[in-house]
Amino acid sequence: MAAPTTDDIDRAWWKESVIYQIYPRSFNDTDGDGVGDIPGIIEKLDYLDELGVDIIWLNPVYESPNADNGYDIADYQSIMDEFGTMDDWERLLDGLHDRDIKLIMDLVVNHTSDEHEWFVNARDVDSEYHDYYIWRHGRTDVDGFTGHHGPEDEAPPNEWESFFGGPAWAYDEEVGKWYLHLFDEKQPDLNWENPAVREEVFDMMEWWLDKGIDGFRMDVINLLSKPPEVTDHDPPTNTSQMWDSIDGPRIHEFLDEMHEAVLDDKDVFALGEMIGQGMDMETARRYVGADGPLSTLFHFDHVLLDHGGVIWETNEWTLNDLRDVFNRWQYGLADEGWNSIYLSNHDQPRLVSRFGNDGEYREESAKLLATLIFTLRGTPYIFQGAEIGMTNYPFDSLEEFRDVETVNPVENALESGAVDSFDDIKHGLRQNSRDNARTPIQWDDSDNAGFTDGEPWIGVNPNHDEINVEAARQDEDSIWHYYRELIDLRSDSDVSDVMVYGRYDVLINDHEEVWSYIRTLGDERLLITLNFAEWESHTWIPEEEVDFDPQEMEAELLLSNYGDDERATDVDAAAFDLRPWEARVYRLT
Ligand code: ISL
Repeated sequence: MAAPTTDDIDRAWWKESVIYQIYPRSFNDTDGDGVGDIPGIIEKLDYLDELGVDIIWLNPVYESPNADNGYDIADYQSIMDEFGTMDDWERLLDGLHDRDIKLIMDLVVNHTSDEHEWFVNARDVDSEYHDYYIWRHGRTDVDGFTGHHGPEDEAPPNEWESFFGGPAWAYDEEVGKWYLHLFDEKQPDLNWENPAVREEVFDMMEWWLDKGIDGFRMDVINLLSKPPEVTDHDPPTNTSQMWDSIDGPRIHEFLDEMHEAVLDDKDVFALGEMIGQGMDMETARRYVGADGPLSTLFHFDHVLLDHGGVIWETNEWTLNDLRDVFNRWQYGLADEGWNSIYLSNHDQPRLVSRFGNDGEYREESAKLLATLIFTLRGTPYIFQGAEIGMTNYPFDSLEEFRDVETVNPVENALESGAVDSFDDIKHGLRQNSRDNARTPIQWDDSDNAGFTDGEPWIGVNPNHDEINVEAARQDEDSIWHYYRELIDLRSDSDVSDVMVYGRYDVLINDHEEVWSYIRTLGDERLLITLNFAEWESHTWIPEEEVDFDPQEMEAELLLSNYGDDERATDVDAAAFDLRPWEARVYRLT
């Protein structure tokens, strides 16, 4: 295929933007309750502006009992007391917009909190709200069922397991039926088959857009449509796993309806979190392609590579596995649709600990991973703290964990005897728990890392004495400054267009240590080459893989995580050696 030119570019502000994700609970606490808050974000607006980010994705700040840290919403149109007031939120929005930074809010509409008034009212079977949720009778025909959930040892309506462990159904004594919860028991799934539910959600979305937000990040948005065995039968006729709810039968209809009702007539950004693995590209383009309802999506293919069956089990992965995942998405959405490039968020371990080396090569590998995020084709995401190379936390006891996705399964396994002791699974939990991402931002080397004057809701990483924003900003060779250089290169340089819109072509697709690729737009070519090994690695540009003669090319170094020494600048573009965890970006001319 001929290289795209600037004439081919389908420009959009959210394609050219850098997105910074704020998990408010752990960002900055101003009232000393040990929990981050919205005034704390306002205090750091100049920090975000100096970092150079364009969009803030704000995790949920709505009223919630915090069974799942705000992803169990009790009132979509009010602010959680711990985070502040709606006036605080208005000030935050104004402060961001004053700095030309946009705000997208988290839209969590697969489920509500069980303390939402809709669910409270739904427990009256005669209420109009009863069918806002998915109620089903249990089964008594299950051989050998020994757990007690309902009357006469009734079993749940089917065998679906929650993402957080245990049955995906909870029995409600008042109603005398079970309700579906794909996540925690305190997160009942909404019944999207009910047009009244859809209308309530669309009205709420309009309400937030009318307040001036710039879009939404849509939580597990591909789970909304449950399979007919559940929606059309009571009790459900299917006993398969709840994965059938992923990309369910009416999901495109529901999202098209949302797009038409709320999004179509506005220049807003819609990021869909697509839980699951191995989504085919036709489905992906149906979500984010030219006629799709969404702008872009988060897939999970790379963050499930190391997932074992349970939260404490980890699978080994190779660079080839990682590269294969991204190749599939880079090529799959090359001509239609748009990728989001992330390596961490509030649900994932810290990227330098998971994909890099958080020991001897922490700085080099953190910069290399940042280079990957910023030079693949797609919108790059910085999860709070990644810009200073924050690492996983040294959890030592179950009591140190806070996350329902960690605590529930571990408590169940210890109670059932499936696991003998916490120490047997501590290593896996340290690697995989979402709590790794949720430790407070390390602003400085003071007590609690400058996050709070109170008792932090979760442990502050002891390494904050060395790894903190204040130290990073004073060190021109820090990860923080390297992120700044990447942001400038992508947002405000003469190679910005090729970095954002250039075609992606992988090189040496089976190299065990080095991942290299070319980005092409018109006559502009960038070579990005990343050594994922802790030793020196040789690499080259295979003549047969490119439409130019590597021997004829000059390689102008634009960025390297080892600086611009002779080894990085004086190279023959055709072949060269990379140092451990070395990343380089060249302009080929
Ligand atoms: O699949 C996971 C990690 O690889 C889970 O941690 C997570 O449940 C999944 O990513 C879906 O996440 C979203 O929905 C959940 C909420 O707990 C997560 O924080 C949110 O990002 C339920 O709302």
